[in-house]
Amino acid sequence: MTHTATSVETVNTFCRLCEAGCGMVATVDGGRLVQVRADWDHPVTHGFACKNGLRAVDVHLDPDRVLHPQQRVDAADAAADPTWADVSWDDALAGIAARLQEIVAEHGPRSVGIFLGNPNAFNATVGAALMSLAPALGTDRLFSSATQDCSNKYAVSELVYGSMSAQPIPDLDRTELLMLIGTNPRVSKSSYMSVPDPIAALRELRDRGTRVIFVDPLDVEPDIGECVQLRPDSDPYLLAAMLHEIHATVGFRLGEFEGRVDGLDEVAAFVAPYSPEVVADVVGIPAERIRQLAHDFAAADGASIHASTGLNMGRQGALAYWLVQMLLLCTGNLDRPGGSFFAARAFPHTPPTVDRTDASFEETRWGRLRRPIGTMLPAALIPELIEDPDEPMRALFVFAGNPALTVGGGDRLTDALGSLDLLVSVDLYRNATGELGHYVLPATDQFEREDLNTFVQGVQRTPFVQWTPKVCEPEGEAREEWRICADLVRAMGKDAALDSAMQSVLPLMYDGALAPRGLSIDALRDAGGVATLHEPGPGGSLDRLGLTGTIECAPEALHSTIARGHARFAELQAAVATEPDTRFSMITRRTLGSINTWMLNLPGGEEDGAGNPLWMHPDDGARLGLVAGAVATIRNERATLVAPVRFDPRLRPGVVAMTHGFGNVSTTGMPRAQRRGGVNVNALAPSGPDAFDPVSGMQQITGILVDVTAAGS
Ligand SMILES: Nc1nc2c(c(=O)[nH]1)N[C@H]1C(S)=C(S)[C@@H](COP(=O)(O)OP(=O)(O)OC[C@H]3O[C@@H](n4cnc5c(=O)[nH]c(N)nc54)[C@H](O)[C@@H]3O)O[C@H]1N2
Ligand SMILES: Nc1nc2c(c(=O)[nH]1)N[C@H]1C(S)=C(S)[C@@H](COP(=O)(O)OP(=O)(O)OC[C@H]3O[C@@H](n4cnc5c(=O)[nH]c(N)nc54)[C@H](O)[C@@H]3O)O[C@H]1N2
Ligand code: SF4
Ligand SMILES: [Mo]
Repeated sequence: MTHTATSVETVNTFCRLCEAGCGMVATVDGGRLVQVRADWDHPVTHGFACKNGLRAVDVHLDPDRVLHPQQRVDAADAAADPTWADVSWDDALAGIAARLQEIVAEHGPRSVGIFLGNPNAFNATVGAALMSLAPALGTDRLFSSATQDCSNKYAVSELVYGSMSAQPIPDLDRTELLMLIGTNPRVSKSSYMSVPDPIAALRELRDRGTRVIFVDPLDVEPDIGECVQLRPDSDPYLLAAMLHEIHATVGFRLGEFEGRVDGLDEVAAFVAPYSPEVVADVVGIPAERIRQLAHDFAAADGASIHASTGLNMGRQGALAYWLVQMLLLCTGNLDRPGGSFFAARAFPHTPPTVDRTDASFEETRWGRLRRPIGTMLPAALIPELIEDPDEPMRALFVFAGNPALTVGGGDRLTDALGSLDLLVSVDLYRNATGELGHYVLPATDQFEREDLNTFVQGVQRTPFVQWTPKVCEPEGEAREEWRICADLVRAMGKDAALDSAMQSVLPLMYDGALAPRGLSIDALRDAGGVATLHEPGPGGSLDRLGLTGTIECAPEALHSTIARGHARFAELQAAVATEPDTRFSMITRRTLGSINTWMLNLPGGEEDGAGNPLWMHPDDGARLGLVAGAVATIRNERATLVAPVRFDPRLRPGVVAMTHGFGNVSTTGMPRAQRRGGVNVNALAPSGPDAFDPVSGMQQITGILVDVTAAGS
């Protein structure tokens, strides 16, 4: 911290909006945060930052931010909109506790649910919040944004390697061939691979002669790499065909893992029917190109893969991610220089006990499901659980999340959330979900809490651990989640694990984990916040995670996923053969202007998403008689939406794209987002029993089939 005479000080911190985790310098004037800029002296991120990171101050100071607890006051006239009144923390906590006690008395502890949204991933103290709340509530109804994001990765790594923390990243320094599946690094900076300034890094790779291959319905970065422009939601079959071709020609080679792998025959058996010719129509890529890709991958002196949300969010995210692991493994590219490997982390990893049998599934009235890491239920089942005739979920706590807009289901989900007896949102804004609830509690933002970059440990190109102090005092009455939970538990008359009067929870939570590296929260603070870690690189990297056992290619708990893969292929073949001209496949499209749903209340950002347009290939527009700015109707059996049309020649014909996060027509708490318009694309996405992948709970939100016509026609 540098103090100057005018009480202006600068504080080194890091951005917690996305996984790049950029080092930042905040300027605090008279105790008030006024600006952040990129930290040019940061040893790893070297001054990189994006517009959203710099605009996080505008969220911090947004006059629409919730700064006091709010309670809904229903208007006497039922037709009128509810209003919101500020209440004291004591009254809010007492009111919530009283209502909870009534609900639990009537319906039992499982009538309470908890939804954890994405920003929790970037908050090292959230674990402390749950440490108190979850046991006090005694419920197992836990949801998170992970089932809309990456729970397929948890499930596969858990079952194959023995831990959800085993997520290989490409050895970017050495790879000859890099396959990037379902990721748009310019916009999103990716996920599960933390590389500051990813576009600069990819340009460097290209200039060094690395072949960069995007696998995406969108020709993502034509100047950086070629694109295998597959049909949405067909990734498993492209990967299966590559494995088929490799098995049939050069054969599987396990490299370092020879003799340490079980179930390889089952991999060969799975891919056997999927020759490049058989899959070509379903994948939408000529057989010859798939064959060549397979040979190039197998022949490269170090081929690597990074797969992200475009692959995760298909109907079979777990099958696809399993095949990614099998492709790396069976070509000897797992943990090999230039392949994909398990990166160093600041904390030693303790291998969990994983049940890899079918006993790890639970039977529910909505079908079989397996909770990744033993915890999360599919968010796609939220309406079902609320309406559960045996054990209805009547209360829901939402921490830093906005399921009304981020989970598939649209009106059905909104109606179910709106029917709860108690819905509490802990957030920076009264967002679309909070708007449906009874209480909104003001949380601290990233600048108002001490933190540690736990979120990227094990997936950083250049591993480092960073501690940040609280940059400024909370605005208004905002409180950290762990303090809110501790107080709530006490208001319920129970013992909280933590005392909300404590100064800091980080040493308690992380000093033990940091100790083997000779680190602690104090030591990090004394060293200016950042410690870079030695990266031994590929070779023994799985063992270094403590995962020294056998790699299970086909554990029992994956068998049903594999069988489902075959059944689904037949369905896709039939669908492709009978596709009408107006049928499109809707994919995801993030924009530079927001992070999911939560920066839409800021001015600016409209340039890349005014009114949430429907993006399509210009040839498709011409075919449908649509010109730029024309309005299209997008329809399927779940919803009908209307959106202005924009063109992007990088899209595969037959594919349309929209951005999630819009649909704030009733969100009075975010007036600018409300005025901005735009529809909730997740109204088109499925919800309920068939909308999730049983082994991972992962919900389908890409490759949604829709019919598009000119509005009015
Ligand atoms: N169609 C479609 N749907 C998608 C996706 C897609 O690509 N397409 N992407 C999916 C993905 S990857 C994700 S991660 C999910 C995200 O889904 P959610 O997590 O449900 O949504 P977010 O918009 O990230 O919600 C974040 C909320 O947290 C609040 N917030 C921000 N910082 C803090 C904080 O420090 N504390 C508290 N208490 N609140 C905070 C914000 O104000 C915002 O209201 O959406 C998923 N849904
Ligand atoms: N500016 C900005 N940055 C963000 C976010 C944001 O909302 N805005 N969100 C943050 C979050 S929570 C996350 S999880 C990360 C996500 O980071 P990424 O995973 O990189 O997500 P996207 O940028 O949405 O890229 C997904 C890509 O998948 C493609 N795709 C869609 N369907 C399919 C398919 O069926 N198969 C294949 N192979 N590709 C497909 C899309 O065309 C797109 O190029 O980004 C984070 N960063
Ligand atoms: S790239 Fe991500 S971490 Fe870096 S400034 Fe932008 S939002 Fe923040
Ligand atoms: Mo995400």
